[in-house]
Amino acid sequence: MKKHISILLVVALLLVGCGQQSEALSGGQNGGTYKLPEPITVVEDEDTPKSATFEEKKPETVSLGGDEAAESKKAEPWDGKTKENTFKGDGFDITFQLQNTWEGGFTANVVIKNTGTKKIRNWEVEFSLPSGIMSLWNAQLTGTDTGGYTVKSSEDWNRDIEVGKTVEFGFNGQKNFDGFPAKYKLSGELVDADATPAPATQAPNQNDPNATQDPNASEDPEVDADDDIEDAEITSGNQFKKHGRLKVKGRYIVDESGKAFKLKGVSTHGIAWFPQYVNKSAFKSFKKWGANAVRLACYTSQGEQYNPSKDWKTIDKGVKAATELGMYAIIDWHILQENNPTMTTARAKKFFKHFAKKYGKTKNVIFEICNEPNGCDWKDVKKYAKKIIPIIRKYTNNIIVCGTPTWSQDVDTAANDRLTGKYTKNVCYTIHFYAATHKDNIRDKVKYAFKKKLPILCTEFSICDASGNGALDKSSANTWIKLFKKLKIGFFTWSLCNKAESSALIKSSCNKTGGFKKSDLTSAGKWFISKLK
Ligand code: IDC
Repeated sequence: MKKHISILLVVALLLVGCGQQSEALSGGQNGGTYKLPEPITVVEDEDTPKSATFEEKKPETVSLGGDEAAESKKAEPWDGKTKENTFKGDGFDITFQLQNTWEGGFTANVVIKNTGTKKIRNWEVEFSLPSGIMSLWNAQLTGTDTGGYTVKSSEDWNRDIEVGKTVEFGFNGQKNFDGFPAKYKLSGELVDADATPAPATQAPNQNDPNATQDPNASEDPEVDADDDIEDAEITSGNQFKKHGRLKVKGRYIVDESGKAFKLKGVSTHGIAWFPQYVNKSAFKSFKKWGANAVRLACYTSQGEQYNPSKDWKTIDKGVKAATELGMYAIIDWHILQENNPTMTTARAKKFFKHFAKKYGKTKNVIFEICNEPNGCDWKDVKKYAKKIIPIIRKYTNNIIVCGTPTWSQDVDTAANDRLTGKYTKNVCYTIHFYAATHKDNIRDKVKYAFKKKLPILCTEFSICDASGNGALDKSSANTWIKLFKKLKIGFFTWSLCNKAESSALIKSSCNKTGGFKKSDLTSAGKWFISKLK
């Protein structure tokens, strides 16, 4: 007989001063595999409970607020080196992995392991973090008002933590990393290990009551491209001389003869940081391996990231190089830290007016109007798109790519409420994935949107995790590319640079900026070119 016991796991533990240092994160730049640092044993404060306790009573809310939260903010500052911190509770562990840091932000992954004898269902974790959360994936951020954060399992696919197994979620911090969480509280229901799994909600989007759902979507896509759409035969040589101006037809990107054209390209890293890779010789190497397009990523935050007097010239250089090589080129307005594209409308208007006017007559240029909206609503993205699309359309009918919410993952939302009327012509929508983080749950969104006939283009992906670093997940990445090939969806990989992170295509030890050989590529680079055939 199934016995559901509600439990409360309370952990109030200061995790500061953990003293030990883990090895620094280093990606797979030398063709090697990424290794997670060894877990760190937490030095517990004598006054704090040594372990969490299960209590056979209904979950209660234990507040992190007031004095406790204030105290947590006094946590010792980060030592600048430690990358991982594990708390061992009674029946569970929580490991906080710092994956990437940069000026003004960081990416973290939190792994909850069930070390008990019953599965933990509908888990919820509270923790306080001085640095603050900007956005979160693979779970729901349900509270930020207690001086800490509450993160809950996603309803459909990771609500159970099976015995001995883990679930994880990730997020970006909105300031410099400033120390590990000072406290955790985990709550959930304890369920007998052999109990029926929690019912999986298959609907990737809940807004459309008429949406047909595929109960076996994870195992079998059960989506197919239309029989009557032929693939364009892609050979080497000048792509747009042969295929002309690309268009959106139904859910496909097609060439001038109406055949499905699969864009396959490389994205630059931010052109402000790595302008040296925006050159003909670099693009040519990837063309030789089978790429037919490039994406020029122009980060948009003012200051270090966006400097029109430099970046516009780099874009000109990139478009010229792609054009001479007969490749398609995406000009990408790379919003990221400016999470809501409407924050950039004034600058974006100038940017797209300039480039649409300049390249609107050029058959090979595509305009991507907002890389990754995040922490904002689809209606904000639509509002922004309706301001920018007409500016571009004044000069050209070339394809426009529109970002979708949650770092361009919510194609299901776009499919349920797409742009209409004069805003739809030759407009397609973005899916982005990082294979080690984004799996069936995001692939299901693509299948759903495809069934709803949404035209989709993957303008950015990598085979590592969402931080752009971490271990490569080739199995997940292969599943993604298989799906894209089946659905005739184009894809661009991140990124053409030699930064010491596992998404970089060029080894960090390689100082060449063009004329690459296969041996100059990282594991991610080698894997990618194997998918271009
Ligand atoms: C990452 C870069 C990294 C840089 C960081 C912040 O790989 O070197 O420090 O941005 O600028 C995205 C973004 C893309 C991110 C990438 C990896 O579009 O700009 O690049 N990523 O985090 N979305 C999901 C992952």
